[in-house]
Amino acid sequence: MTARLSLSTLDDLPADIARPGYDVAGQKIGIVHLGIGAFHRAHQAVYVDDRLAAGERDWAILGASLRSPDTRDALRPQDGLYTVLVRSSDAIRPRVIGSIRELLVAPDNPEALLKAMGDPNVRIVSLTVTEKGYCHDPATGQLREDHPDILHDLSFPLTPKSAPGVLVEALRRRREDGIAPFTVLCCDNLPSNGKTVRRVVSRFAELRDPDLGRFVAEEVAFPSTMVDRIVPATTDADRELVAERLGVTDSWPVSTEPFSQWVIEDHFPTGRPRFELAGAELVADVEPYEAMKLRLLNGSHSTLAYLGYLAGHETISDTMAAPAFVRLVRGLMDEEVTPTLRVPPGADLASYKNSLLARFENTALRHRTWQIAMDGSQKLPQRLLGTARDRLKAGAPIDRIALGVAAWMRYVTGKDEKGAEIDVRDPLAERLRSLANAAGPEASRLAPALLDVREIFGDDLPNDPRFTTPVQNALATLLSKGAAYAVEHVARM
Ligand code: CS2
Repeated sequence: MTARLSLSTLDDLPADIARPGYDVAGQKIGIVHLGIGAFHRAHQAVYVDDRLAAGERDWAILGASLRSPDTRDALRPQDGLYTVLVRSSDAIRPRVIGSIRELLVAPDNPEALLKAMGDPNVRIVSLTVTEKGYCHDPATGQLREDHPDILHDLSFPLTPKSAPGVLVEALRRRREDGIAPFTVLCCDNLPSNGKTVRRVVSRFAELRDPDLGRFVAEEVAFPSTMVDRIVPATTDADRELVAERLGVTDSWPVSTEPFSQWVIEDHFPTGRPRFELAGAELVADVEPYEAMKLRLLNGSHSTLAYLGYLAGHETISDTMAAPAFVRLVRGLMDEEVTPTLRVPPGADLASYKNSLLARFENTALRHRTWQIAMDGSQKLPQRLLGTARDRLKAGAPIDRIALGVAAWMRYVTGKDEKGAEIDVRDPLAERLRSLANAAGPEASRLAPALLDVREIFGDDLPNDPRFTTPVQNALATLLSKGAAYAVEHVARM
C-alpha cells in the first residue's frame, strides 16, 4: 500500500516536488479561517505558506468548517499537509502546502472554535464561506433576519451555526476578556466585501445587544479584498496524479491555474503577515479592483456557465472552443462591462481581458459549467445586475447581459434542452422551480415570474421595461431555438 502524505513522509518526496522549507510543526496559529474549502487552500493558504517559509512564524492557519467534516477528515491524518496542482497547458506543477496547522469542525464542537478565536495570538479571522454563507439578502446587502441560521443563533448565541453568529460571539468574548478584536478578512466574491460583511455582522450583533452592535461596527476592522484564482472541484484523476508524482497518497489535493491575484485593503489594526512580499497587492481602495473582477471575470463565468451548460458543454474550456461563445464574452466585456468600470490605478484593462479569455481557454483545468452555475441567486446581483443598472442609467443597451440572465432563468427551470433533469443547486432552488412550473414554458409568463424574486432583482429592475423586455426576448429565443442558436445570434451583433 502506498504511504500517505504527512510530516513523516515529507522527506521521502521526489526532489523536484516543492514543499514547505520550514519547520512546519513549529509555527504558531495567527489566523483562523472559516470555510476551509478548495479555494482557500489554493489561494490564501499559499500566500501564508510563502510567509511562513520567509520566517513569519506567527501566522499559521487554523482552518474551520462551519458545516461538513470532509476537509478535516481528509487532512488531519496528513498533519494538515496537502498538494496544490498548478495546471497549465504544458505542465502540471505539484506543491505541498504546510500553512494549515489545525482543523476544526464547528458543528462537532462550536466551543473549541470559539476558544481558538479567543486566542490573543489570533489577529485575523478570514472567511470563504461562499456568497450564501453570510445569510444576507443579495439584492440589498442586508442581513436576512428571518434566515433559519440567524434565528437559531439569536436564540442560542453560545452555540452559533452561521458565520455572523460565530464572529459575533467570538468578538464578544474577546471584548469581555479585554483582548483586542481580530480583523475580519472576507475573501468571498461579494461586492464591497468588507463593507457588506461589516453591515451584516454588526446588524447581527446589534440584534443581540445594541452596545455590541456599536462595538462591532466601530471597533472591528473589515478590510475589503479582491481574490482571484480559478479552482475547479478536485477529481479522482487529481488524486491519481498526486500518487504518481509524489509517491504518496493525498486524500484531498486541490487543482488550480498558474494565475493568482489578491488585492487587500491595508487596514489591520493588530497586524498582518507581509502578504505584499508573497505577491499580494496592499492598496487603500479595493473597490475598483473588485468591480473589475466581479463584473469581467465572474460575470463572464456565470454567462458561460448557464449558456454553456444548456448548449451541452461540460466545462468552461469546452464552451470556449465554440467561436460564438468567445465572441459573446468578448462583446460582453468590451461593450457592456468596460464602460461601467473605474479602472484601478496602473491596471491595463485590455491585457486583463485578454488574460481572462486565455484563462477560460485553459484546457488543463476541467472547470465544470455545472459547478459555476451553482447558487446563481446569490451571484447574479454582483456579477451581472449591477452592470445592467449602470448601463440603464447611461441609457445603454444590455443585450448580452440579458442573454446571461435569461440563460439563468432557463437553467433554474430544472429541465435541459433535451428534457433531462438539471441538478440545480441553489438556496432558492425549490422556490425557483415551483415558480417556473406554475408559469409554464412561455417566456411571457416565465420571465415575469422569476423577475419577481426581489432578493435577486430588487424593486427596480422588474419594473424597468428596458431590462425586462430584452430578458424576456432572450428567454423566448432560448426556449424556442436553444442556447447555441441564441449565442450565435447575439454574438453576431
Ligand atoms: C466562479 C468562481 O464558481 C464560480 O462561481 O465564477 O469561483 C471563480 O472561479 C473565481 O472567483 C475565480 O477567482
